[in-house]
Order: sequence, then C-alpha cells, then structure tokens
Amino acid sequence: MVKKFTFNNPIYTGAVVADIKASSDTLPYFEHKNNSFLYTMSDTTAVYGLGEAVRGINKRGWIYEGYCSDDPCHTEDKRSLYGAHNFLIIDDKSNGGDRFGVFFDYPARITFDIGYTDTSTLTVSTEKDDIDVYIIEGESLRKIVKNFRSIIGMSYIAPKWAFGFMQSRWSYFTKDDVIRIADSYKEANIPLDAIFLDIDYMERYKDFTINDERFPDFENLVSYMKSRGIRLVPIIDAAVKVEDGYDVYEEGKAKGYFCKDENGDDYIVGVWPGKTVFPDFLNDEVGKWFGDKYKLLTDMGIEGFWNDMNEPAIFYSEKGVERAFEEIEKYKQISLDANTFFDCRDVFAKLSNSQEDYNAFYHNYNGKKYKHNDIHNLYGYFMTKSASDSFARHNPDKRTLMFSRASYIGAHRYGGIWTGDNHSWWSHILLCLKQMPSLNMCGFLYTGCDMGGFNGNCTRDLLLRWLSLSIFTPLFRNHSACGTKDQECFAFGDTKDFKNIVDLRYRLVPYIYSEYMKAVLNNDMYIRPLSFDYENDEMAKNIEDQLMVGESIMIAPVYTQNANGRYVYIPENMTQLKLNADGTLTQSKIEKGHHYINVALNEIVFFIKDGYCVPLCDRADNVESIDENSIKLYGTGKSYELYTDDGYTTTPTLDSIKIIGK
Ligand code: MIG
Repeated sequence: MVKKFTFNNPIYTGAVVADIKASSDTLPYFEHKNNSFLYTMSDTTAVYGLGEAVRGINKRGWIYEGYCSDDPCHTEDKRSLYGAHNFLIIDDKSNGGDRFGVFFDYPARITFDIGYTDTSTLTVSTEKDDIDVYIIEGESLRKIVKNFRSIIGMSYIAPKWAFGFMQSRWSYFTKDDVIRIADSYKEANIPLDAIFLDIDYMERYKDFTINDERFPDFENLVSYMKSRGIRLVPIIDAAVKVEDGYDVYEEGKAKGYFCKDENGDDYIVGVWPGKTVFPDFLNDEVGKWFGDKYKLLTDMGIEGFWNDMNEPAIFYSEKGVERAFEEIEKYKQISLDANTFFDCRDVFAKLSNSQEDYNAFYHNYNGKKYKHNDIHNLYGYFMTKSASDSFARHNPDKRTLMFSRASYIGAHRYGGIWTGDNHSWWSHILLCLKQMPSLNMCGFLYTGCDMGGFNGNCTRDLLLRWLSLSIFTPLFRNHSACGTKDQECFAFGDTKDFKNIVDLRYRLVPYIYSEYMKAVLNNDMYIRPLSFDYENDEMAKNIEDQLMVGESIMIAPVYTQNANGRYVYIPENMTQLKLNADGTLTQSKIEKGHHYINVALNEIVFFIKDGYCVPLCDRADNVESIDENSIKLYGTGKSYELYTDDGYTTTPTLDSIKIIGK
C-alpha cells in the first residue's frame, strides 16, 4: 500500500512514524532528474492535497511552495502560507488513468509546479536531492488518505470544550475587557466556551509572563471565568525577548538554548518584544525546557494555548538593519529618480522574513548542526511538539487545547492549526471552505479559520454568512486584528440572528464531536470534497463550494454578498434541514439534481444523505452543559452511531460508540 523511496541522505523529519524500509525499486509514476520529479498529467487528471494553500481544491494550474511563511495577505497569487504540507493525490481513475498519493518528506523549501509552466506537467523540485518520497496506493481517494494517515500517526485530539464557540481579538487588553465580553455574550444569551488572550496579556510581550497591572490576580480570573463556563486561552509566541533579568531569556542564554549565528553567538532578530532570540525547538533538551514553561500557566488553571509566529516570523534582524542603513547611505549620495526611489523605499520592507536571515542561523538537531533554511519547515512543528510533549508529561490524563500557526505534516499529531491572518472578505469564506478538506487529507482535523476575517473590517452580513460555514469546522473561533471594527456577535446591533446560528452549532456539537472523533480514530477525513464521496459522479468532481461534513451531512454555504441564496448540486436524494429565522428547524425532501435554494441572512440550510441521520440536542450555554438525553435524530436513517466520552480522555477508543435509534 505504501512504498518509500529514499534519495541520498534525507534529513529526518519524524513526519512518518511507521517503520517502512526504503524500496530498491525505481520510483514509479515520476521521472527523476536534476532534483526534480516529473509526472505527466492528462487533461482530466485532478491533483488534490497541499493542506493549507490558496486556490482550488483541485490544485492544478498553479505553482505552490512548501515553505512556512508569515504572509498576512492570502491572495490567489501566493505560493505558500504558514504550513508546509507536501502531500498530493493524483487522480485520473474515472478516465482509466492513474490514481495514487505521494508524500515528499523534505524539510526545506519545495516547489510544486502543477501544470503552471507546462499545462500537462507536474514538477516537484527541491534545492538538494536528499529526500524521502512515499507512494501511497488505495482503492478510493478516501482510502489513499487513510493509508497515508496510517503512516504519519493519529491526529491530535482537542478537548471537547474546544468544539464550542470561542471569541478572540487582538487584543482584549484588560481583565475588565474579558469580563465585558463574557457579560455581553451572556446578555445576548449566546453560548460561549472560550475567550482568547492575544500578546497584550503578557508583560512587554514576554512569553510566560502576565501583565499584573492589566490582569491583576490572573489565577482568580481564570477560575472565575471557568466558574462561568468559559476558558481563557493565551497565546505563546516563538521568539523570546532579550532582556536582562527575564528568567526565560537568562536561563536559555546560560544553557545555550537559542539558535546561533555562524560565529556561535545568539542570533538576534526583531519581533513583537523588540530584540528576541529563537529557542532551538529542534533540540530535545530545549524543547523540554520550553515545553515545561507552559506549566506556569497550566498551574494557574489554563487548559489551552495557541502558538504563533513560529514559521518563524522575523520582522528584521540586527544584521539586516545594519546592512539596510549602509545601503540607505548610498541612496543619500545620489539624486533619486523613480526607480531608485522605489528601491530605496524597499530597503527596509525587504528585511522582513528575508532569505538572508533564514540562511544565517543554525540549529542543533539530533546532535548535528543545521542551517535554519535546510530545516525551515520543522520549526513551528517542533514548537508545537515541545508544548504537546510537556502536556503529556505533566497532565497525562487530560487533553490540552493546542493549535499552531506554522506546521509541517507530523505536527498534526501534536496540535491543530488555524489558517492565520485572513481578511474580512467574502472570498475568504470560500478560501476557508477549500482549505478544510485539503488540511484533512494531511492529518490536520482540528482546524478552522478566523471567522469573520482577521484583517479588515467585518460587517453584519459577512459575519452571518461566515457562520454558515464555520459552525461546521471543529475550530470555531471569531478573531480579528488590532485596529479593526469590533467583530463580536453582539457588535452589529440585534443579536437574535447570531444567537440562533450559534445555538445551532451547539445543537450540532454531539454530531461534530462524534464525527471528528471517528475520523481521528479511523485515520479518516472529517471534511471531504464531494469528489471523495461521489467518485463516479462527473458533476460532483468539480464542485468546489460544497463539502461533506462527517458521514451524514453535505453543506453548501452562501458566500456571496447580497445573495438571496445559491445554486446547490444535490448528488443523490437528500433531506434538507433549514434553520428558520425564529430558531425552529424544518425538514424536507430534496431530489438529486440542481436547485436554487433560498437562504436568507438569518437562515442556515444543510443536507442529510438519504438513509443517514444527524443527532441534534437542545441548545446549551456551553459544551459542558449539553444534555445528550435531549438528542433527536433528523434525516431518513433509522439510527446514528454516536461517539461520546468525557471530553478529556487521552485514551479514546471506538468502543465509546453507542447506537441511538429514532
Ligand atoms: O504579527 O499576536 O496570526 O492571530 O492576533 C501579528 C497578534 C501577530 C499574528 C496572528 C494573529 C495574532 C497576531 N499575530
């Protein structure tokens, strides 16, 4: 089912956990020459995968990179975002052609030219020819994913409360802000499970510190909020502030735990705290040390974290700034024309996330020195691993929420991811929709986007429509950047419509959690493109704005401004479930074929496959207070296999499934 082909001396990434011997056969499907792998596609070949990337679910026609990048503008011209997810499925089966999965295990920059330079050629290239390539076969698209997932290990499991609604903002600056958010949701009677703390909860952006002035008696705040059923989730940034007297910095410096420049000095870069250093997460001892620091916060009652800036993001480096000033001097000597003016203007802009910097510091990984750029894509992954290993050491019986911005395949075992700094744009509802199934292929199941959009200003209609997708993603978080318009569900006047929709999410939590857990435990996909469920349906194959969610549901969110509804393709007879403006649900039959479905802003429509059921419970104020006895089954099936557990166990099994009948 899976074959491994090793070229020269690849760097070990830990992405694959199964013990697979390298095959002595020649690599099938591809022609291998000059650090490149070439595959010839037919006109009908579809190419799936690449996890968190822009553009279509079928990735054909563009050039992508596996290179973790802090890029806050997710437009179609981008080649990579925060994750490097080098898994593809090539499919031309329904036309009698090939079908196989392929994973390129390579921790540095890798390019996927998928019919961009030449329409019929897929070219995968790396700088060095040291790489492990895995070819994965399977009887169906879904089976190929399962076979791949079985070699990369089981996906991270979030605690059940993290399936509730979560509110974030950069930043809630004070304790009073946090309480105000909770009160406002309470007043609107909108359920809420968590409030996020962004970098301003810290003292001068120093990891593992708390600003006592703005968050006095933090531990009490944590337990007070928990008594109200709401968890606080603080952010942790990758870089550590350079500051005498700051224990994390001083300990790390004394022990030589930070990444070094070529002379062996700590490599200093600028991120939020100003001058910072990078903990060398790839070194086990450093990972353990940094991971143990999370205990400072878990000891105060914190049960979840998000890891940020771990591509790692670099605003500037000390050396880069020196070089830039020298360059600027040159411009002072000449009389600027248009071209030299733009060059001059860019001198500082070019400093951020520069290749010079990524080539200028080193890691100590498995006892060997590596230039950062040679293992670039492992950095965020090992930060997440260091946190997750620490949770397992200190809190082995309870899950801790962990999700990261940067990732590589392998990181899916240690945490979820969110898709980073999107915009409050209509097109970004659709971007999120397309990212979800591709991420599931690569093992990232606990995932979602910043609902409402991170950058830019959100409007009432946009947030309502965004909810119609996000209520189905495991990570269900509203987050927004500093300086943007308030984006909480109570920030747009009347809250009733938001309440009905968020209530529906809670009514769906038994289903969402159950389907997510089954997907994790079976190495399966929670969210799928239609083509994965209806392989022989030529129409379904190219539908990229509808998704399958779990075993029973198909969604078709409205994602365009001013629309009264949308066209939906129904691939087989289904039950249509509609959330009405008054919060009630209406069930009706809908036949296979094309339909225009009216969906007002304050309504949600989704579909249940024939012969299947969806369990819906009563609304609840938070996940913990969901009453499973209130579950009723919708759809034409007779029963539903409900997975249920205490929401915390770290040893879940499929034995926790009970069959509930109508
Ligand atoms: O340079 O911590 O993606 O979610 O709010 C921006 C501030 C740093 C980027 C994250 C975003 C977060 C923000 N961070």
